[in-house]
Amino acid sequence: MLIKRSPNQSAVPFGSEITPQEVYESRRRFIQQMAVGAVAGSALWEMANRKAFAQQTPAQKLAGKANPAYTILDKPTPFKDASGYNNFYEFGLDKSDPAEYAHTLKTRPWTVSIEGEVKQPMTLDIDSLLKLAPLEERIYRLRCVEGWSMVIPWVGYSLSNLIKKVEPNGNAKFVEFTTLADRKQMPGIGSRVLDWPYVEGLRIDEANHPLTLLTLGMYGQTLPNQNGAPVRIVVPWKYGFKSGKSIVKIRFVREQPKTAWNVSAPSEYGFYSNVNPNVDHPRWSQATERRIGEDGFFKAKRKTLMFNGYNEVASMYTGLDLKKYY
Ligand SMILES: Nc1nc2c(c(=O)[nH]1)N[C@H]1C(S)=C(S)[C@@H](COP(=O)(O)O)O[C@H]1N2
Ligand SMILES: [Mo]
Repeated sequence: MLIKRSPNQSAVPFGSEITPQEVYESRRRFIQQMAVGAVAGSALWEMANRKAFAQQTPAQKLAGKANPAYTILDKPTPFKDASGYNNFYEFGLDKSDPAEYAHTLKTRPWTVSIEGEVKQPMTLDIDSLLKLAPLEERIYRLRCVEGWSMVIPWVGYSLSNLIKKVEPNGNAKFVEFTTLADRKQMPGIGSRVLDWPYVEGLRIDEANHPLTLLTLGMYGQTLPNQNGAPVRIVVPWKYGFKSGKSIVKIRFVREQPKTAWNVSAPSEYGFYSNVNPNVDHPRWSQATERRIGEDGFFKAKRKTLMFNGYNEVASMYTGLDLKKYY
């Protein structure tokens, strides 16, 4: 199996079917790219040297009131797996890289600018976001397009609370989320694996769906940096890459946003990316998944559920061909 690459891009992507050899090679390419990139020298050197005693930003308690309406009964993934096995390419391609390197992310002060087709554009800092609506704890399944899933108790509130506050106008048909891209804090930005910054998007009705969570914490604490501190989105019925980490800008727009993974590999990652066991990724099946921290590699995989089990979103897609709009 080949990793797809175009002349301009080296999409070293998600790959449950990537062989160890390919992982090794893509990692080597990534490191080479980092070395030639402007990040280079110091950041890389720092990373290599700090590896042994990487420090996490100390977490602070962040409680949310349990919301049973949005809590699944699956056993939560152990914290050490949820915070140790991550995709956050700004910090490297290996699943262990974000936990090792994301301590360089400075999460305070932090502001999110909300702009575009809204009557009340505004810039909010983390303290304002923490106070904007009552914090809830919701236990969600999150499934990565690579074929693994986790069950995480998130702390946050429906994004719709924020949307209401900025008053979108009639032109606001989509919402675009832009995440931080700062070479000084993020060693992976030197690589060309994606066209930074990482951008994701939702249709306005998807963004307003009560399940879409503006997320500030997990496991009763502020988010670990590797999970997208200080603020991220979690969209549980879509593949994990739709849930952008470390968001700095939320823009309301007329046209469907150009999203990072769709730009990088349009035949593999669409705009919708609803979890769908009936639509295979071009290079692997999406019918089953492995639950991180629970199932061993040799245990039977779980069946992937349509919309990741969140059937209440189905009505947003009636009449939409989900094979075409993957
Ligand atoms: N900014 C940014 N957000 C991101 C990613 C990334 O590389 N950069 N990876 C995505 C992918 S592929 C997944 S599966 C989820 C993983 O979230 P978690 O590590 O908190 O489980 O984050 C998503 N958000
Ligand atoms: Mo993912």
